[in-house]
Amino acid sequence: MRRSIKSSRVAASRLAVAIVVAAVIVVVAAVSFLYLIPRGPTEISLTAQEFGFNQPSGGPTIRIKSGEQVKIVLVNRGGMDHEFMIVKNVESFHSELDKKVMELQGMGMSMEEIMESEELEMLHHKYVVMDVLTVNGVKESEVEVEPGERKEFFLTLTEPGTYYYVCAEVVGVFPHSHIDRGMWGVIEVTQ
Ligand SMILES: [Cu+2]
Repeated sequence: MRRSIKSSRVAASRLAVAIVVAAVIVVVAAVSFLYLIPRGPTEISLTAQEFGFNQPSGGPTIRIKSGEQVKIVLVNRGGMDHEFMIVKNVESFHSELDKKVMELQGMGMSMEEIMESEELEMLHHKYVVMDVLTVNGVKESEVEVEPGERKEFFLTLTEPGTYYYVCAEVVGVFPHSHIDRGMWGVIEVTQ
């Protein structure tokens, strides 16, 4: 009798130990899940089409923290090449793009020549926020997607403020830039 009381006490204490161990495992797992396992960056999916991102015109507003790295997944479901770049002054950029394309067309240049021209590159340098995109570990200022193509890359903006993501491809007839046809959206960067 005394023996069975003793063995049931042993069984009870073993059960108590097992419960404590299980509880510790649950707490450690919960803490690891909440705090210790690194979270991936916020992912933003953008589908480019004629002439908008995720919608027929315009694009969703992106809200990020300064210095935060976000992952952009850009898919081209349109029938034209599209691109993604960041500018501060979207109004001036697209109006100057239109003027420049008209000027170069007036000089007899083809659209291919205009798109490859130094003048357009200089305009990009004037307005585009450079080297804020990371594509396969390399800093870039723009990402291009052909019809049906999908690209993943990272975006980091360190200065708080309002930015715009745009597609600055150009076409032969006015309005020349895809921005002017609706391919742009706002990025709000907060501290
Ligand atoms: Cu475009």
